[in-house]
Amino acid sequence: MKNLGTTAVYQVYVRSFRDSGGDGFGDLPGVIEKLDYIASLGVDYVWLTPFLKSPQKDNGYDIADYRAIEPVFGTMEDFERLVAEAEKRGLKIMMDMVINHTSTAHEWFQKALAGDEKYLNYYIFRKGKNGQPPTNWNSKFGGSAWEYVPGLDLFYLHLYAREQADLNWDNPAVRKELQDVVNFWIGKGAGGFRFDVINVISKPAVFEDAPGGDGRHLYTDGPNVHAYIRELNENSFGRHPEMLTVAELSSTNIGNCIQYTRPENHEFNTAFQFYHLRIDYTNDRKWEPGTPDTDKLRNTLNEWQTGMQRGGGNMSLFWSNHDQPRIVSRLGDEGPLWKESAKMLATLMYFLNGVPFIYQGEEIGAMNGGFKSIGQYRDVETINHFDILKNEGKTEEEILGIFRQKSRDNGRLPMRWDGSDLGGFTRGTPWIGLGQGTKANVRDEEQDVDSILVYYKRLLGMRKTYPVLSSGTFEPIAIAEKNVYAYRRCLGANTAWIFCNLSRDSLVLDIPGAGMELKGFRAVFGNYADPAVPGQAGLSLKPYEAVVYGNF
Ligand code: TEU
Repeated sequence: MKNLGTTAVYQVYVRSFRDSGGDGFGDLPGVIEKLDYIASLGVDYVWLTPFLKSPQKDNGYDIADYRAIEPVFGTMEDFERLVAEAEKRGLKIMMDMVINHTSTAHEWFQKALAGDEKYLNYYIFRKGKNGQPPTNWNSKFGGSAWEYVPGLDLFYLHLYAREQADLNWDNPAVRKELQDVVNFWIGKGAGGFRFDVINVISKPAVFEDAPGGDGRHLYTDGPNVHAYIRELNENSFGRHPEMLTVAELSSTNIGNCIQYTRPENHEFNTAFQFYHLRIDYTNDRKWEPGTPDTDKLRNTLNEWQTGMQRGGGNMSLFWSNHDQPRIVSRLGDEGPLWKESAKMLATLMYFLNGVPFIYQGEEIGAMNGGFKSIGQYRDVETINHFDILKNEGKTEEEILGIFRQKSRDNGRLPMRWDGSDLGGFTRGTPWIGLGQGTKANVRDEEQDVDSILVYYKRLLGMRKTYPVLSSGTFEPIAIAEKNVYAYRRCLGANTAWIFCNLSRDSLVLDIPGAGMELKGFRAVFGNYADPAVPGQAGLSLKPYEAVVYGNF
């Protein structure tokens, strides 16, 4: 059985990783080319974002055929070669299972549109209310969550884009189809799965309006969600204990997250929640300019760490993915303290209790794109919000400012493998610009012993070497200083203290008793060559300093 604490995952956004063919899109052969690099990081699994047949309305999260590969990304032979080549390097390939919804181009949906009763029942079709949609719910990407089909005089539900129709999980035939899909990929050699928005699959028995059109409390962690997941587990990946499964949970809570991940429940191994990334939302709204609140960050992480530990659940540790702007732009420094801040953020997150997921580019300190015009964006959510925000009265300049901070495209820019203009990503025209952020690239960082990349490798190595850092208990350390996050991990006689300064200023930490307690400990890891030492006044932390004290 795998040890979750020492497991680490690397996330590849296939279309932006490495283009082997020159058409401007990353592809599976490109991932194969870079497997040595991925293995060099010290990870065990590689999660690939969707590469299945899809009209790409939401970059592959709209699947039209669960058993075919989108030609732009490669062929089935490429996938099989990828699995085999990964295995040679001790890596397993995780697939992204997008099974809350299908593309409207999927054969099932097309048959439903043609009036086939069997397939109408694969989706959520409802009569309207006096010519209006069945409920007032908003889609996550803007506009109504219901789309009218004149030929049927029915509306179908789509929590995401109009081209992503929600499946009817209450129909046993649908659940069986999806089990078969998961088993198909297990048969092809997948070593694990990430399940897209899997906590919204169970819809309420009765559809009703929600205040402000926000129906999340009605369909999140819905009535049968745990039963459906256990059934899926039992009939597919649960038969393969070496597989790693991670649930992507939208707007969940700690109680449910424990249920999804405690081993006794036979659901998933670990899960993504997003509360620690909502710290720069203004009035709970993403599409507003926002300043990160470090108190909120600390409280959220402490609450989740202690809650999951108490309930015997497991949480994934991550700062970024393809839906998030870059963390160094968000919480760190894009200027002279770029390196220090990126390393501090890594230290803060990846010594917590859970499974680290490193998203491509984070390990070299990639930044947001700094796009100046709407024409540079490609993401459906961003593009839809241009008009929505305009209708709310925002100026174009304000909107572009918000996009530079919040758009998902910031995290989707091509990987920079070298210092050339196109970063060694492609020989052709990249599907999206490389952005104006840092020219940080893999080749340079591999040669610099002090780079962010080398620091990430050392950090993941520490987790594997010292059990206290992978499976020790988590204890928050209360500190009055707003911009410091500190915690302890303990296992048997071993303790690690992790101190992180989230600000660009030096500060002295008054940690009651810690001066004494830290006796016999030494700085075992950190982002400065001359790490903070506890003195009379406390612990002096340099700008964005991170230091780990340990008795091992
Ligand atoms: O994202 C799910 C999700 O929760 C989104 O609402 C996310 O919070 C949003 O993108 C942030 O603005 C998953 C995928 O990761 C995403 O790329 C897909 O677009 C989405 O599901 C639909 O499949």
